[in-house]
Amino acid sequence: MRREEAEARLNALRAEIDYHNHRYYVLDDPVIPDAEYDRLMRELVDLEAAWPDLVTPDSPSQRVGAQPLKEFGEVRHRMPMLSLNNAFTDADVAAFDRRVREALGRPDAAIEYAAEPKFDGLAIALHYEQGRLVQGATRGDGYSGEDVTANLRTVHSIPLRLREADVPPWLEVRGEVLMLKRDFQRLNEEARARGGKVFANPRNAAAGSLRQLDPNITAQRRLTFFAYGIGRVEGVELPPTHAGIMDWLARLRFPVAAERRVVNGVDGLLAYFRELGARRHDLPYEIDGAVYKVNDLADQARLGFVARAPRFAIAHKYPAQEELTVVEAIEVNVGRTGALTPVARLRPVFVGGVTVSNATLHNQDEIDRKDVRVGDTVIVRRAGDVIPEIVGVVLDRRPKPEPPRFDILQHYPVCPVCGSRVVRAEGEAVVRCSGGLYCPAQRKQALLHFASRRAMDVEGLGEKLVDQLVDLGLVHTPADLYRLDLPTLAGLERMAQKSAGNLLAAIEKSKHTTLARFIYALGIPNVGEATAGDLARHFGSLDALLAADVEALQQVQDVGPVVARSIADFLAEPHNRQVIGALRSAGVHWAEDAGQRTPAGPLAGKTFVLTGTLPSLARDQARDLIEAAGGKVSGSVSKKTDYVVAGADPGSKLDKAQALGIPVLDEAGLLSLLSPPETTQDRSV
Ligand code: D41
Repeated sequence: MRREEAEARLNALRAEIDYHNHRYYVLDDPVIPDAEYDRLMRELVDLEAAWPDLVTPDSPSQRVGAQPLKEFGEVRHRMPMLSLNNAFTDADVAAFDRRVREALGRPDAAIEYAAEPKFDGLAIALHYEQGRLVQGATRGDGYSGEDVTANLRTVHSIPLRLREADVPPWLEVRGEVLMLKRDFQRLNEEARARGGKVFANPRNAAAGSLRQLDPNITAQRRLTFFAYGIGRVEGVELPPTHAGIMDWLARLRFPVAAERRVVNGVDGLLAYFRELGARRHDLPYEIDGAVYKVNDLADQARLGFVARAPRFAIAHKYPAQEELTVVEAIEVNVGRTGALTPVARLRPVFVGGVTVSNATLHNQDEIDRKDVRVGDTVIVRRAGDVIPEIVGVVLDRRPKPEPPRFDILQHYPVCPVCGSRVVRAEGEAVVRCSGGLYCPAQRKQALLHFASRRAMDVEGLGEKLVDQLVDLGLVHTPADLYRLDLPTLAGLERMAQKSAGNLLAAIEKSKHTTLARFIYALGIPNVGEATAGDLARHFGSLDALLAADVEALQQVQDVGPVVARSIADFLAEPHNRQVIGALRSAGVHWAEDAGQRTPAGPLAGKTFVLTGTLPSLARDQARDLIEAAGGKVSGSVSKKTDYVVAGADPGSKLDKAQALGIPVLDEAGLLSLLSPPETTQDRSV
């Protein structure tokens, strides 16, 4: 290949990869499979290896691999990064709005505001010269911060170069770096399995990751970015409003909050705050409030600043999600893998909207690290729908004389459920009951997990029933569930003929599932829902997974050595192979062999794409309903899509559906497809 040809191909590849990167990491709406993206990336890397002098710092291949630093350089912000004043009550917001109206000399007007989520991350500034990312800095004290350019380059949602023909010669974009809830959970799960550092919340995890001197560590942490405004800009005419600037940034491929909105007056602000609050826990990232900004930039300039905060903006914070309480006891639960999980029994306390009386302590390392002792006063945090956590101990309030350190093995030398020895394996953070499936607690938990909604979804198989089934020796493994019959079930306590029939039907229905759910249902240690999905996608069939060794398992995205080993160990266990075989013989099946069975249900064979926010169904719920009715949900619109279901603020998927002439439904439309009007069916008896 001639040099000019290589250069042209490199340019084309970089543009194409940038485009797909934006579809994947910013719009969450990829248009090509991962394997195709990997192929493009490989071609780029190979070509750059052959032409090393054609490598540019803004090439998508250059996100990782930079050398570790000794320390961060200092960056002085040419325009200070201001802070935000806080509002905690409706009255605070009303007072802010009144000050704005009065200062603008329009006491009776309804001011137009741009309202957006307040991301709970770290503020940073990104500098683009001629459209190339040249520097990224933390906010620091607002006047100078740290040069974290190499780390920010690893964040896939941050563009390394801008695509528009008319990019400004100079552009400073400001926003927040954060870690998505799911990436945070995964990071901590991995850390716990390894006995590594566990972070208290996504914000700390993001801060710890951004301040790594080795960018290769940051690269493994999956940070993300959302722009909230601009700093110094030269050489372009800016839109006249904040909302216009955010739209412009979105066109330049910066991630901006989909939840941003323009509202009028204080009523508009408060309604926005309530709506955002209701959806807060379903958002993929943590927010700690909303930010309101006077939308008109000329008005913003007129309002100016007081001290270090603008008069045109305010942060409206949700109430604290942390409270103080006392640890009354530390007990253990025996989980489905035999792990003894210490649980702090707390003096009940109202936090984050619910009364909390238990908090998990995860394992001995966590107890040691936080040094939680019985009698301690602790800070309890409940973020979203996650399990309440103890953030730390208030040492000043530790009782005198000091209670002893808590050691699980010392308190529980044997399993409190089955009396088997409790052991801590070398290098493992958890202590386990050695009873295996002899231990009823483990068997019960394994069954409950197997039947749970996001696993095999056996409706009606709750704790009380599992207790009976295990205690009476009727069920030893999940496969035994499929051998239960009506007389047996009807003979159980609190089981009428009708509910026994319903349960049997639910067990029958669960036989039709997906490979991802099946893998998740097996309860392999360290394999949560996300990893199960990755495994299903990667291997495509159960037999391929069963044939994989540790090395092959590590090829799966996000599967590291710890998880790979855990899967391999599980699958190597003859007992587990037996259960898997028995489940298949019992008729459990999924799309892999759909060729032989036509999926049942009113939506059988139909493919749906969801976009935007539906009025009452969460995304998960909509997906579950469609799948339960035999339909399929896909991430991107194509000619094969049968319906697009669109809610509020739909994304580009809606445009694409309209372009392809694919029918678009709202929530009501979807629901009516799910339950078509009753028709009389001919039944020959
Ligand atoms: O989401 C945020 N955390 C956020 C922070 C936001 N949506 N908007 C912000 N706007 C500003 C001004 C109005 C001063 C430009 C901010 C911040 N500042 C901010 N973040 C950290 C300190 C200040």
